[in-house]
Amino acid sequence: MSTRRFAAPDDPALDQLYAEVAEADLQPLWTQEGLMPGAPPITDVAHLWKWKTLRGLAESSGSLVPIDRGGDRRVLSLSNPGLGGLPFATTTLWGAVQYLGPGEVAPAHHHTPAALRFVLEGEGVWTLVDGDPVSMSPGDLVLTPSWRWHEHHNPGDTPMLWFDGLDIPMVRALDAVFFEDGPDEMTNRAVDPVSSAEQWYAGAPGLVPVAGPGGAAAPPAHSPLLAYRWAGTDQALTAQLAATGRSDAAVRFTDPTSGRDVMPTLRCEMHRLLPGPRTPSTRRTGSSVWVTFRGAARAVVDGRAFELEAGDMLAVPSWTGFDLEAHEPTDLFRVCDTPVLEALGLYRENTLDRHQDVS
Ligand code: 1HN
Repeated sequence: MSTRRFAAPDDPALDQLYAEVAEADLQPLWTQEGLMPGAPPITDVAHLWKWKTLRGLAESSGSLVPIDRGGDRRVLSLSNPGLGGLPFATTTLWGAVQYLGPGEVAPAHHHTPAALRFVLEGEGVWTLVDGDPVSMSPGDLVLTPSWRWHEHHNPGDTPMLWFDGLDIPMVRALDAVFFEDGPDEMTNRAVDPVSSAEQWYAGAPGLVPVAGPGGAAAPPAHSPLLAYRWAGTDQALTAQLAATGRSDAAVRFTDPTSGRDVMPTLRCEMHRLLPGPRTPSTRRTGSSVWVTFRGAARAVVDGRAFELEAGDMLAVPSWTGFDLEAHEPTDLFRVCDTPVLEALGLYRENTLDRHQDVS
């Protein structure tokens, strides 16, 4: 915080006051600038990571860097060029590509930051979440909520690559990051085709158990459903396009028991755009990471154009105008911090009168 001496030339008493105030670890508000800017001073920048680069470097890491205790996860984190070298995609979000090679296991651990996976490539991998084996396939969203044990297994002969989204910067800012390694012995079990979480909570749309597996225990702060399958997401988007006749559709992933976001800190959405008009340019508080699942589209962020293709990941900072235009049918996964802004009464959104010119 920059400080400005209140103009008072040759006033030894005032000089003395400022010296004593500083000595007492205090700062006068009247000398501070920038505390209440008219709008948030955004430091992270809109940035695009191309899949070609992400995939190539993840694969090279796969052949050069083993997974073992100590390393635990083969993850390349998106490091926003505006954040001075921090391994964060935006001010509030961690984003990354993770690579799990054939036959590999990423051992058990848990941490208070919440994590999600959006699968981009591969088959046959499963993640054990608090003892529940959850299989993973492209287009699936898999949750590992705060403090849930998790480990990843790839018994197959092809690698799997997925997007990791976590709330690490937020939890870190609150000084609430805790982490523990799990036991060394590996779980080795056949994977049920359907996780226990899905047996309980994905029986049929709109139906939840009268009494869940937790009995009368207080429900968790996160969705008890841990996997959202691509087939369901695709079906919902197709149905929404048919219902509206429009060229864009979007769905939000929710806790089926409450309708709330999947986890307290993170909102997840899937967007489908057909070639058609540019979406309205909107700016909102809080940041997002967009992950292209398929197709080709152009995003414009504060007048800068980014061409998105399958696998590409785009960081969109708070309070930046954002719109999309598809060149072909395009599906985009979005993770954002909106539940936190909403819970704190800080969420703002406005749609700009016109599209920003593209530089
Ligand atoms: C983590 O546990 C995973 O379990 C992925 O796959 C990324 C980034 C930072 C800290 C923990 C995982 C992570 C992570």
